[in-house]
Amino acid sequence: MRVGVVTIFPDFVKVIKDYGVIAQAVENGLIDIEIFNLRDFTTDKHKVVDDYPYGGGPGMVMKPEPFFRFFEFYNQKYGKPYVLLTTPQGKRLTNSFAQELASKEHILIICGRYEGIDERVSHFVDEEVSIGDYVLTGGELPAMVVIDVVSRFVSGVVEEESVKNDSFYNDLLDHPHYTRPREIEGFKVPEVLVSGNHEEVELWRRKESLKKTILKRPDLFMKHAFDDLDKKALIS
Ligand code: 6GU
Repeated sequence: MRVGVVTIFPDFVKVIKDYGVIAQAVENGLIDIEIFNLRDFTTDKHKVVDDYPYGGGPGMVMKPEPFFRFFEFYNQKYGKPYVLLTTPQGKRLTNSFAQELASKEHILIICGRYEGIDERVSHFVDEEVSIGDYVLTGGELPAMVVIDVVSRFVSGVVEEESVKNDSFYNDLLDHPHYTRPREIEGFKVPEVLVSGNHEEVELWRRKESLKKTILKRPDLFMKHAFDDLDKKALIS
């Protein structure tokens, strides 16, 4: 999968490529992340990317020309991507939205800043995306969040089994995890996990997921579609 990002803070966004699972995915050629500096697509001496809003009012607006110039360059070099704009007005990012995006072979993320971007840039945009109902100072963190969550759905980046067990995958929160030692300062690992009985372990985990989801996220629990494992877990 190819992911492009255009931003006025390329050094900030760049760190998404340098750590953990995503760095590995980049190294293994599963994802190609390329970050572009919008200022490189200005033509004036001071590389200005914003201007006063027509009609007046507070704040600045990102100028359209650098974006138009960027798209001309980008489409010429890489062909037409699926273009996302990060904005608090966008469609809320969820696991299922991320999964849809992971099925695209090429996405480009435009990071908004200031009060907004000149509306005419929207002619290049396929979809607007928000990461939640709060306002950030810019679209760089959201772009990094999009890259992170989408990467996990790109085949080969994390084990498929791991993605399926994650919180939210089937509208359930994850079960608790334990590793060695068996006991620490009187706190023990649940007996069932060391029993070696895989079916019992599976039932216990599902039951814990169900319990945690009812308690912490009743809204999610109401969306969860019950299957045979749930039924068995609930009567176990
Ligand atoms: Cl995508 N951008 C900004 N600036 N703020 C946000 C957001 C995006 N999503 C939530 N808040």
